Amino acid sequence: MNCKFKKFPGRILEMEIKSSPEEIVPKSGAVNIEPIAVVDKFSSFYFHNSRIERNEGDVYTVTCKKDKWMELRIKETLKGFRLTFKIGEEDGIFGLGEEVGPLNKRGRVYEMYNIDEPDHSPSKTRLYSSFPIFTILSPKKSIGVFLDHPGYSRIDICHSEEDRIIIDIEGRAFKLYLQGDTPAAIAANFVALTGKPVLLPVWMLGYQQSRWSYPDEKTVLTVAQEFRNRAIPCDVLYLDIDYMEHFKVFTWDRERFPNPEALLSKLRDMGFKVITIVDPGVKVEEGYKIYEEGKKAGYFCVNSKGEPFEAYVWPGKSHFPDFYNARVRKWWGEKVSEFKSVGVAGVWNDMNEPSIFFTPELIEEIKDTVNNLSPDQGMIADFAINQIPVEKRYKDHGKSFFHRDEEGKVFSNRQIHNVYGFNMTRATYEGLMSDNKNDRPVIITRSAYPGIQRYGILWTGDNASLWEQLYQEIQMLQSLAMVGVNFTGSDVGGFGGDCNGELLVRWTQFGAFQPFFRNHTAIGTKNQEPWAFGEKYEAIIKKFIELRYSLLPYIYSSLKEANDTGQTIVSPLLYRWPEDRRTYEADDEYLFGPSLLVAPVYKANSRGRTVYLPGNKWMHFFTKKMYEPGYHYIEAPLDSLPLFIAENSLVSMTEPMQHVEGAIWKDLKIMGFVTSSASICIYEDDGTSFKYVEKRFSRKRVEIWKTENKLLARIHPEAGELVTSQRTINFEIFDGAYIHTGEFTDRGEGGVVELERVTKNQY
Ligand code: MIG
Repeated sequence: MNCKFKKFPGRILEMEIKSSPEEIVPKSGAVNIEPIAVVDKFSSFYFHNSRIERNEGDVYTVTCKKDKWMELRIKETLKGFRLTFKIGEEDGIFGLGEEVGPLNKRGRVYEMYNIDEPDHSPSKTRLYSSFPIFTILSPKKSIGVFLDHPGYSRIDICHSEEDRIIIDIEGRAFKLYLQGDTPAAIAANFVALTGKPVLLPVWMLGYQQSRWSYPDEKTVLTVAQEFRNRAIPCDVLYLDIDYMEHFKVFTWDRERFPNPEALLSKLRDMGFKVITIVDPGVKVEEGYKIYEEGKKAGYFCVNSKGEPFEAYVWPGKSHFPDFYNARVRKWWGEKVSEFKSVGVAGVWNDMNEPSIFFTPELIEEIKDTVNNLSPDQGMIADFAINQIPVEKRYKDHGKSFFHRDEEGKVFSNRQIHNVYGFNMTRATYEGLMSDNKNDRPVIITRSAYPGIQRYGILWTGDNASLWEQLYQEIQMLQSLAMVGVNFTGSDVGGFGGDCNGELLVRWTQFGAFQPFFRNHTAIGTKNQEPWAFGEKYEAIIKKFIELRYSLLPYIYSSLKEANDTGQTIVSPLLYRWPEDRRTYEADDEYLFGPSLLVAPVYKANSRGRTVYLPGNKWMHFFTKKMYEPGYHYIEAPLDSLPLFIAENSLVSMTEPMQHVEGAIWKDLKIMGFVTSSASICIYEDDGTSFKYVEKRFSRKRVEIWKTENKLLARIHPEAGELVTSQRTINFEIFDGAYIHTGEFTDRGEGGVVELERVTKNQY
């Protein structure tokens, strides 16, 4: 075994392990900073609160504050390597991003191999993305692990052996990153290692409406008009695959969308942005430009004979651009920019695992099997037929096609499978950035790998309109935040199957506290727009979409904070209270931004739920009732949501609008719960451009503090050269006994105001 060690900022140890010095580590592209030192004779390495030591026979031990904590063994196997972490009985394991199941990953097997999996049932071991990043946590110590390997791996977390994490890696070389800090710092360090998240335009924080598919111009305009007629805020509409001509990427079906430019501009006037789907599969069709160009230049993945690899997806027989190659990425990026220039606001990359419906060989194999079966084989026959597509999808397709990087190195897809979607997103991002440096690019991807946050955002794919999956998405949102995917969300209302009024209400209440807030549903399902289930539900849904818009100053400031520091908008409770073991299991609630705790209702026919409130006192956002830390049953009729403000924290709000143009707020309201002091920052800019880089932004700090019986508010400009116009800032602060209100005229220079005690809080 050949081992090399390097040190990265944040006290991260990189271990490069190869079976022999000649092996090459396939580039994943995840890490995009340079090491600060080569660790020559590695015998021990200090993390923040722990230390790793190398012993004989590739055994490493981790000690924390002088106690031996865990052990890592690295061994070569037939197919590659096996890593075994021996851990403590009570340690929790968190992370892995897009996986079904609880926040604490103990007791299950997960596979890192991206796949188009529309069935998100609890038995699934993989979905569209791979994030081999996890944190091992026990109340006073934590270790962060990132296995940077774009090929297949299988992570058994205390499933076959209670006290062991066993990772089987397919391949002869990989990198492993280890660090020891608090769970929140570990996550931020990994973001520093793999890149800062993109700063999205503010309208991406608005409500978004989709369906597979709004089939023509007329339908899209009707949906848009419906939103405005009903005064339900909405910023973005989506065009799914049916806008294309025969599913040919970068085309429009001119019968159903005769003049896309005019349509998009009309929608823009109504305050809507339009995002279109872009799939990787390029239809094999003579005379079709993308196909011809790609074929001529050799831009497609190839089969073992070196010919373009052929498989069937939406357009029928298709080729797959080889995004692993920089030249192909550049070409694709130009195509996307050109396509976008008719007025498309953002790009939605789907099917990029890549998803393959079938190949000609697969059909032949199934035919042969069917021919050779006799009906009385019963169960065996059924099994034999089904087994073929399953094997192909999960393993064999990846072996049957190849990538060639820009230096001519060849890799089978199976070796680098997990970065196909990552590189497609990268191609798109780089194309949009080099074309138009004015607008912040918006790219949504289904398939991803660590580092994806540098290029785009993720949504969680084809969930179903089921209560169980609503709960699962609450867990997944947090697991994704823990691996650096700060901006994500599930299809609100559920994708597969029919939704109903109550489920849509509860999912929208949760959705309002997902960074990405989009309602989407599959072809053939019931309509799922906010008004689809009647007035009673529509009114509640509208109320929560409006709540989302009123929280935009708070959410936009958190978004910028995430972009600056790598801290996330969504965080599991264990980030702030890692020493409280109860937070390990409280995975049906989370923190949203610095001040709010959200506990969505995710059970049918419920009118309340139990909420765990950690650490300090909390104030109910709607009833203003105060709670001591601990477990509480919180009433939540259909039009309410258990939402809390932490003691000594603030939230910035504004009047909701129909759609959001810029992130400079006409009016502001500061709401909070302050028993001693609290502060919050309000970040503002034009909301769409990169001018903030040249200081065209305003950052103000609002502080509230209590002196005897008085509450004082101070506003002061902290950074930026943007001057906001005169406006009123209103205050409504609860001090544990009384509500205090006040008003401040913000002319940009800051000041102090004394708040007035108005009421004893009745609750
Ligand atoms: O094979 O474009 O996850 O959001 O509506 C299904 C049609 C392809 C899967 C995506 C979904 C999208 C659908 N797509």
